Amino acid sequence: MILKTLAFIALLGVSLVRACSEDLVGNGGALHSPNYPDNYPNSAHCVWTITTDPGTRVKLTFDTFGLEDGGTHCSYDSLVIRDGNNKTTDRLSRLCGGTLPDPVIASDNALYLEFRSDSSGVAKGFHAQWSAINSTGSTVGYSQGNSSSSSSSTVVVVAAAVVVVVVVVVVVVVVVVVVVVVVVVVTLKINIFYRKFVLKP
Ligand SMILES: [Ca+2]
Repeated sequence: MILKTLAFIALLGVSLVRACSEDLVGNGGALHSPNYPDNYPNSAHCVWTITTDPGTRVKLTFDTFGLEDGGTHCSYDSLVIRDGNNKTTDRLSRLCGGTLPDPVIASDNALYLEFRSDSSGVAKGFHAQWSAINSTGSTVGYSQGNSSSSSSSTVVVVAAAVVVVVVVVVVVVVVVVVVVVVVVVVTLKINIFYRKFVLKP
């Protein structure tokens, strides 16, 4: 029981650490595939939303790019980029293979990126810079950078800590209950033994 609980905690911790989705807010920063510059893992699913200042447009420029090549439909691993802040917005591109993509520019101040890998075949992944540009195409100065990204990490750490505390409390309660039951049973047995063999002549 305790070993199973500990294994559960370990698995939960690993899955929380591997979470790779981020909300990126500000006028510049970088993002990359999980484990970059090492190969991304199988069965990964990451979503990034990028939001720059109102009135600007998001520009995404890739430094490196390499996903398992799944043909024109990117049937194996893919990075889908959408023109907005959610998965229902227009798709700008669906990327895979080893060709460095051209910069992607949103029509407004938000981009939505969704990376998926299938169950086999991995590659290096990608690394990209995002920035805010104005109506003339010039880069707008940095504002908050990756502030929201670091707060996402903090949320993950706090969530993991809360889960661990809750599980520990449950384990302690179960152990206390078991000990109480054992003590009651042993006491009853001793009582019966005493009445049967000691009190009777
Ligand atoms: Ca793959």
